Amino acid sequence: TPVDGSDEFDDITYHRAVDSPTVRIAFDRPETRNAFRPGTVDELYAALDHARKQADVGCVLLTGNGPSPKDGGWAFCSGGDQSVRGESGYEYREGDQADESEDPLVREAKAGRLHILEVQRLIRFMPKPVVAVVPGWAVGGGHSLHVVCDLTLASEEHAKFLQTDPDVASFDGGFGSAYLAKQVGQKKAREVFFRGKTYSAEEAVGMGMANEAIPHEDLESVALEWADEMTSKSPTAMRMLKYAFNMTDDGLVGQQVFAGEATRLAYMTPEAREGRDAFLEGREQDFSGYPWHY
Ligand code: 1HA
Repeated sequence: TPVDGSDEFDDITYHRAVDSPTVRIAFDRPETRNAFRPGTVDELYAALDHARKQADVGCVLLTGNGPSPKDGGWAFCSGGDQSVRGESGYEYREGDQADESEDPLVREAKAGRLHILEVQRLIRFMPKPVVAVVPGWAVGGGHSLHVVCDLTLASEEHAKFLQTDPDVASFDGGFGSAYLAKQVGQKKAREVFFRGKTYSAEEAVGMGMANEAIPHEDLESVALEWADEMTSKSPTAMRMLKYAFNMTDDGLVGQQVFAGEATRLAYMTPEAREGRDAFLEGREQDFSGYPWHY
């Protein structure tokens, strides 16, 4: 039975299955192929951050609701909503989740938003797998979102992968391109951006940027099965693995995130307790009972 937490949101839906450690977050603007405007990104960030903080949530499925009531088309996400693109980024507009601050400086600072990149970092650094479940178009900034997710499952019939960034004079020079190249190789990644060709689910799997093509009607149930498998495993091992996979590409931040988890594990040992207790008791620390492991 899904628990629907969508009441708080306009542009996304949030579901949590009862007795299940999996959360489903979906873009809910199917009439725009699930394009994101600034308010969509605010909601997505809040929902992902909520899932991140739940101790009993082990996996997030990120998807797009559909089909479009206009023409029946399916989409994961078509990237930034071009109708609210201003001079320096995407803008809050009257009628959507407008910035209500009266302070002109705050209003100016929030005028051009590119904060989907903050969502990418949240997906990248949250200590649990995030699966892109792609029922249709994954385009532009929507394509980059699937790239940054840990896994991608795609509808055999309807998923379409396309990079339009340079067509609309935009460029994701971070995970969307450079990390894609780690997945599919330099030549293919450059082809994706430089040609702007549409790839099917099968092609995306062949290139190594999607894990599996799944019959459309089974897509969500298979995604839940994958989530069940992953959430049955050791949370600590899964977290360490995700950060280990990230580390080689994330520089000192990657090392910091991985090392933070190593510190947490070290703090759990009697050896660490001796260090703390000696300080608190005002005596010399005595580590003589702890071996120099080899
Ligand atoms: O690159 C970045 C960033 C980089 C760095 C930092 C931040 C970034 C933030 C964002 C982005 C980007 O996302 S740039 C790339 C923006 N996205 C696009 O260029 C995709 C534009 N859309 C399309 O190419 C096509 O619509 C489509 C391949 C997704 C679907 O084509 P299809 O099936 O032929 O449907 P279509 O008729 O084109 O679209 C259905 C409806 O959805 C249309 O509205 P309608 O005429 O029914 O009123 C269409 O205008 C609307 N729509 C689709 N995509 C968008 C959109 N409306 C606004 N924004 C969209 N992105």
